[in-house]
Amino acid sequence: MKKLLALVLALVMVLAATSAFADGLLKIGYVQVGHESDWRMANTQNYYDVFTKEAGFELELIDCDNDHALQLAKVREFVQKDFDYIVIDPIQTAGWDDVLKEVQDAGIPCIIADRSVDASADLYTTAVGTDMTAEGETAGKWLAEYLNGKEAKILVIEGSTGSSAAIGRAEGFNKIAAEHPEWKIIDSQDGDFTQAGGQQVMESFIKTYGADGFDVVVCHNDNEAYGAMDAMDAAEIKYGVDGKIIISFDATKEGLTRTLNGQILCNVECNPIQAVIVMNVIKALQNNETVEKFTLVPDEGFCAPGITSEIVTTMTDEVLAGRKY
Ligand code: GYE
Repeated sequence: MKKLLALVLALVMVLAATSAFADGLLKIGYVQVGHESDWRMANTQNYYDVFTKEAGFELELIDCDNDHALQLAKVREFVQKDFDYIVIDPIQTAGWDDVLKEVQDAGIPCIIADRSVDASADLYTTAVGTDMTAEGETAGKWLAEYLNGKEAKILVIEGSTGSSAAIGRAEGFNKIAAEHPEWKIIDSQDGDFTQAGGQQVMESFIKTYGADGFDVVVCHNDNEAYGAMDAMDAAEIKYGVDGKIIISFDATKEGLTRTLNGQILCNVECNPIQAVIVMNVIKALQNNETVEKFTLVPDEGFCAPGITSEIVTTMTDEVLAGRKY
């Protein structure tokens, strides 16, 4: 009898040690990239909206401010605190092997969300995100359709160097560009996914190439596109259907507003609403169900009114009205 009591007591203590038992909430640690863009803010808000106490979660979301070393340190902190799940949105693809191994050794399920890592998939539980290379290809295919054989000099304002978002979009776009000898990518610089970065890069492009030196500006996200517009406004360079062609990525509410009003001609969506998918993956893991190694977040592309396209959807007021972020 004493033995049985001791066994029950030990069991209760083990269960109590796990946070799921202590307060009924699952402890989720999310190392967020930072706060560089509207997309990022929407993604963060979406996590707060979904991972609520009412839904059974206690979310600790860390803004890593684009600092890879800080992101690694915070993951290690989550391990030490024995969180139930660790969600990583990797600032850069490289440098994850050791820390992922540590999370795995601690027995904590790890989800890679939004961006990807170049570590072996054996080192994490599952991944959720968009297909950034496909996004780049969509932008390229739309441009090919729109230019219809015309020559074009192209400038690129890249996303943060080393991030899968920038790598994928460049790879996808370059693949299509390689099929078009009439296109010339004349320069490509890092705008760090920020409006200020986009403006700075565009200002230096204008200085170097002049208003007549380019036809197309490909911006790896909406905020960079806003910055590029600021620089072009200051230099009195026209953009839109009868000016320079601006292509953007993200399709945030503001980005789509500027697509609807014809400033951005093509905006390839990258859906920031990913928290529900991550939550469903966690619920499945809780139920010991097997989950896919990768869950794709679907997204589409949009172009300005007056442009017909087989590649992307022409923007309307209704599309914009349906957007929360
Ligand atoms: O495009 C950009 C953000 O990782 C897909 O990061 C995300 C990218 C997004 O800063 O706006």
